[in-house]
Amino acid sequence: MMSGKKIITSIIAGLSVLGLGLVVNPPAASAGKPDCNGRLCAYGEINWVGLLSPASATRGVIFNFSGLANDKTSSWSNETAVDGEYYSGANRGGSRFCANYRTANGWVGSGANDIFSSFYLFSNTTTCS
Ligand SMILES: [Ca+2]
Repeated sequence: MMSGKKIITSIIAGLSVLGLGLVVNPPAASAGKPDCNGRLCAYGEINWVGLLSPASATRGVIFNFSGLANDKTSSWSNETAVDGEYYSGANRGGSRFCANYRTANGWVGSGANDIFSSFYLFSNTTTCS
């Protein structure tokens, strides 16, 4: 088993091989999606920036965005094990948009941007398509 010091030495050696530039200049934040902790998350900006409250939804229960979170969603991620849907109207009304399980969408598109007013997570294996 490697000692802590040996492990650190090995890591430093590995980073040296990769080049110091990789350490000094990490990838831009937009390159990755933030952890949504296994929930359904909506964000006010593209590429998962600006988490809208709340970040989670209970399965089988309609959730209406309220106040400043209404008509703001520009990206989302669904880390749950079930499909969800966003709607342009309150109470699952209006146009419907799928948020399939374990997928993420960094840009909902101009036709869906800033119009979501409610969402719903299925309580079973219903597939949104
Ligand atoms: Ca927005």
